[in-house]
Amino acid sequence: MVEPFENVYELPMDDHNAPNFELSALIRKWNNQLDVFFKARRKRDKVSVLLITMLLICLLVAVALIIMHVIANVEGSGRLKVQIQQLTLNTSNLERQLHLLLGCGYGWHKFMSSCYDFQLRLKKTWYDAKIDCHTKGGYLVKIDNAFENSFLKSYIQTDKNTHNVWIGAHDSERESTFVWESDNSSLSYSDWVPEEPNNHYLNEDCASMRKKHDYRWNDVPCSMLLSYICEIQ
Ligand SMILES: [Ca+2]
Ligand SMILES: [Ca+2]
Ligand SMILES: [Ca+2]
Repeated sequence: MVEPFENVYELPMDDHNAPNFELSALIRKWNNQLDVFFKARRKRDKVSVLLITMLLICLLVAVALIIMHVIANVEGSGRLKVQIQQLTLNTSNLERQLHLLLGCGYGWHKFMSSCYDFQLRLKKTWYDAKIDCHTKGGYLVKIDNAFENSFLKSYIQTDKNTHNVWIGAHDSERESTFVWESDNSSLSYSDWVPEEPNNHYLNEDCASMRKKHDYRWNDVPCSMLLSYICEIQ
């Protein structure tokens, strides 16, 4: 920055080495003008710094507000998710109560004390089939005994287009320990194909009824798309 040069001012001399008062007055005038100019510039610089500081503060406040808004939204969506899950659960329970009060609904089939929904045209992964059954107030079929197994087989065999069908047994939590997804209970009855369950390629955790073996049971990869049976009791 160029500073005014009043402090280094020396009286100018003319060609005869005499003080040049005219030039001196002119320099003094310039010097005063420069002084005014630099004072104004310093003032302007201070205002600029103040404005930039205020702008930065506004920016920081805006960013903080945006972050708070995002956090509030995330918390809000979390609460909404819990409420939706609760609502779905209540709906499923209501549906289940209706089935118990009115008997099996349209499209459901009664056997003993249970209602069955045979989804033989739809194909889903084991997990998606389970979700569908839960949404309807039930669970993927839990086969408790030979009578229930025979009923299911005989119904499935009436549909020639049906291939393999999911049931609710799985060993995805502990290998070779099959449980029913409905209540996490172990299998009190089973109808495995001989040599099954074999956990083929170490990748078979979900049980199905296999058409090729007269709908006896086989473990297969849970990601396969199969028909399925829901049960409500
Ligand atoms: Ca059952
Ligand atoms: Ca397995
Ligand atoms: Ca298998």
